[in-house]
Amino acid sequence: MTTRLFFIAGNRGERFVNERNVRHERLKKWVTEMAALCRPDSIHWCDGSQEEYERLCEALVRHGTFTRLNPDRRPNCFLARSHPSDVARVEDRTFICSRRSEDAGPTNHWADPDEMRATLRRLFEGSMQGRTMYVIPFAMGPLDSPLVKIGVEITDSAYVVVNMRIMTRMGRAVLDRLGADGEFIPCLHSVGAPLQSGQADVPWPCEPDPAKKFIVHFPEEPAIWSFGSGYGGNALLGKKCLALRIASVMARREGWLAEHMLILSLTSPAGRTHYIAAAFPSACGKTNLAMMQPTLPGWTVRCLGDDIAWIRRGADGRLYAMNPETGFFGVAPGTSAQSNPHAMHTFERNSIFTNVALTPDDDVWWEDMGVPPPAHAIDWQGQEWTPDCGRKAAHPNARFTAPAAQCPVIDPKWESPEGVPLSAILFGGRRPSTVPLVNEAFDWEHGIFLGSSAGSETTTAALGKAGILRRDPFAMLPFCGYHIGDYLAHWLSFARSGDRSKLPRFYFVNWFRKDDRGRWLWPGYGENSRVLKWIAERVEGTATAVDTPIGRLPSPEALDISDLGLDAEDVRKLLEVDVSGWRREVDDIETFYKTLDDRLPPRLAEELRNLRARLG
Ligand code: SAT
Ligand code: MN
Repeated sequence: MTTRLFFIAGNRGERFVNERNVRHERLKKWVTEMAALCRPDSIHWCDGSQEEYERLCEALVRHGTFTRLNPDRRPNCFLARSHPSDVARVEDRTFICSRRSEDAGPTNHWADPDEMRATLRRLFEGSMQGRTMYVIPFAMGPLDSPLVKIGVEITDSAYVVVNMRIMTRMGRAVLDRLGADGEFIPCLHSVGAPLQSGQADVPWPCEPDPAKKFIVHFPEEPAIWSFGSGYGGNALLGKKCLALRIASVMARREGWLAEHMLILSLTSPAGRTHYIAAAFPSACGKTNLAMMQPTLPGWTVRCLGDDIAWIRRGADGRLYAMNPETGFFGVAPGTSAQSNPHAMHTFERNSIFTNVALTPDDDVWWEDMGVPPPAHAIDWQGQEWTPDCGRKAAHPNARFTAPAAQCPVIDPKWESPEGVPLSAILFGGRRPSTVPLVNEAFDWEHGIFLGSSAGSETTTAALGKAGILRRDPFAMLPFCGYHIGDYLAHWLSFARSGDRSKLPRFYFVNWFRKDDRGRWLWPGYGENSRVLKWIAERVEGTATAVDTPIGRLPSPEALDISDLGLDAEDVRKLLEVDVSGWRREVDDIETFYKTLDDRLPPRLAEELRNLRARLG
């Protein structure tokens, strides 16, 4: 195996990364060990260059994984169709293998690390036969950031490599930064579909048996092992696995925060800018909010990130947020010129689409794209589709992978190594009833209480049923790599040291309020800028609020909505405190808190008691 292994970069000199010019002995040793375990036909060290990206995309086209889209309409864009069994993150196959089960907590699946390692070794044994093993050195965060973390993903999927090139900083520069002995997080990934000699490959190889898929985190090592899926967060290991689950554990130890939050800047007509982070569960419009086009004249929103924020305290006592990614992996269906015009421009070129429909002129289409459906198309499963065929053309969790730098409203500071100072942190979710349009926390602890009790109706981003309320504290339920009670205590700890007045304020927003007949009460999208404006003015001390049992709500006059033509009764409902609904809410939060046992921070139990008392 050994000499054949390195033929790709063989004798082409120092410009190419190969086993011989990698100086990091520990990294080389790990790669050699993993190659001995997985037995690939060859090894390719990724240099992250444009040439390499193009070569891999062309190979994916030849292989049938990619279809090149119309170069006039969508230059350098590709469509991939996954196997129908491999369309989303698999939370029930996601494991946190800490030494002690209680450290994973009630919101994670725990497995014994030694047993899991043995299981994984059996699965990975020979799993890359007939395939190339790619070695992807990648950085989460700008290389010169104090928060940067380096990972090396080994994968047998070229689709993963090209997606990682959009989503992370990867290749030669990362290896240089690692030097001879820098720290890196090993991330091993296989689609779990070895090829016997002579066996024909399929466009989207994966392990179809859900019980044989494993997304595994060893937080104490740290290390990530992922087997069987080639899709999204299961396979692009820098994202949810490293930048959230593993990073959250490191962040707790090192005194910072790894969060499932977008980052945006909001600039007023007077030119004052506030940076805001916001946590919403998957597919709740986070990408739309991150790139929102305000309808309010003179107000500007710019995007720094749509999914993940790494937050640390700066020397001035403020919290600074940094986006560790370089791309967007967004839900395509529902993305339109109305819901997210800036995303529509972001993926006009150099982007990858997965599980959307292919139009007769080799462009993409999906449900609620805001353009009429084509008379016929090829659907996400590769079948003929017509508007009246009764099937969806795109999978509801179909995705675009697009470079952040192409976003027309990308913020000039989006790659700032220090990050940007936060004025406010928002929580939200899909709450058709009870929860008002916007609610300001009384203080830091009350804000953490609001975040801890956040909940949403489930969507299809995760493999689950839609329309069921699940508590999703800080939108971190599937992403917190340790006990969620300890996580909440970690957030609370930020007010115990340092100057509280420097901390951002917390808000709970709900764009998804409906009336009894199921009609939306709030127009959403760009009109959400009206809520952001109130938040900015609250931070600056110029907008009024009313103290209520649940928090501080805008008085109807304080919200700039008079030209919206909303029904007065609808506005009243949007800003009311539904006391009986909130009493049920308190009971439900209490039920959730009970699952945290003795790791529920006493301060949050007290917040819950206080809320109950205020409701009377
Ligand atoms: O597939 S991802 O985990 O990257 C996206 C999501 O489900 O939020
Ligand atoms: Mn997400």
